[in-house]
Amino acid sequence: MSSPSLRSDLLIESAELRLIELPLLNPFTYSGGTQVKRVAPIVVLRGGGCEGYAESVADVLPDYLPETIVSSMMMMRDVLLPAVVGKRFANPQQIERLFRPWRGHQMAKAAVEMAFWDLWAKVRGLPLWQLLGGTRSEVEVGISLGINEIPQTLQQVAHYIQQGYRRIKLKVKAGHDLNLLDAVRAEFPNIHLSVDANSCYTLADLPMLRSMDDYRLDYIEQPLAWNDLHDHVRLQSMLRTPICLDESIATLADCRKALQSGAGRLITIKAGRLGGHTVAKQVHDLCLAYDVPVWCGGMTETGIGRAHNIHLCTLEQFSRPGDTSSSSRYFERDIVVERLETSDGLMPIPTNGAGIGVTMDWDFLDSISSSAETIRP
Ligand code: OSB
Ligand code: MG
Repeated sequence: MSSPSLRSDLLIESAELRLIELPLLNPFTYSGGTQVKRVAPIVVLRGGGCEGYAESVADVLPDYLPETIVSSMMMMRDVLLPAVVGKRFANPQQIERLFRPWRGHQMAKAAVEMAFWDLWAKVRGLPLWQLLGGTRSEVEVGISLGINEIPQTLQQVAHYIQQGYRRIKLKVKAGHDLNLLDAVRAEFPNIHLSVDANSCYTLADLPMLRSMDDYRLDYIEQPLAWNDLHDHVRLQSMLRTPICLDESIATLADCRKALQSGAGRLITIKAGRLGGHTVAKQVHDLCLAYDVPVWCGGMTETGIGRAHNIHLCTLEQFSRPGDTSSSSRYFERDIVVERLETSDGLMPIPTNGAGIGVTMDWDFLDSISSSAETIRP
């Protein structure tokens, strides 16, 4: 039995699309470029007396995957939001199914689909982790350190280990790899350590990549091209260190092919890269079936994307520390009221109300919005 307000179909009455700019406290450099601010499309879906929030993880330049802020905003404004506003959905999977025939644009699709998960959970009065099927009550996290001078990196490693982070991930690039690992391993012989190349190497770098086997890394993240699983298969067969795939996994099919071929031994899950929580869960379940560990990546998200990530991390196969570090290491002020801060390497699950469990700081959001538009039926 359901009362009118609890009817199974939830009407999306309107949507709001914003573009915000939030300065980073420190530039974040990886092999593809340097981020000095987080430019983020923010989606708000309204219906059933509630609001659901999400952000697109796209960045200004297509230096991680092909999507950009511009393409992501256009896709949401012209295609995805008009397709859902004024329509009823019984569950978020219906949104994923509606978007499935349209190719690519996973970051844009994710923002809309994830905002619906939040809205759907709020209308039901349940925390997102519960609807996602989470079972973990503690979310272990590590930290991703951008490229820097080696002495600065050593100080950062000491600082964040002291704060309790469970794994240090070092961004590397050609010429800033083995020297960095020598220095870090000399001072920190026993910490959980990984590197993230963001696709900067090729098989021509095989001798250097083989040398990485000497540093007892938990894994090497995305050493080769974002669209080249084949070369990752070859590389993994020649390395002892596990390869962890990030950019290579944009769809469930990518994950299946990676696991079937042995292109990597771990997968980093980012719902924002996979088109949303529905596919992220499918990737999670496939990795569970293959007994392949997963962990939750990050894209320097604001508190909205961070909250989504933390809820997702409660699923059982997230057995390695994720990248959702304290919001304060990136931002002086966040767009959500609650500060998402780690303690002893654990990130508390935000549960201030249903859904993603955080409150939008609307005044601050207004002050950093460069555009805001409403989409009505
Ligand atoms: O490859 O994981 C990545 C940030 C932007 C783009 C890609 C990546 C990253 C990070 C930062 O490593 C993770 C975070 O702290 O959000
Ligand atoms: Mg990565």
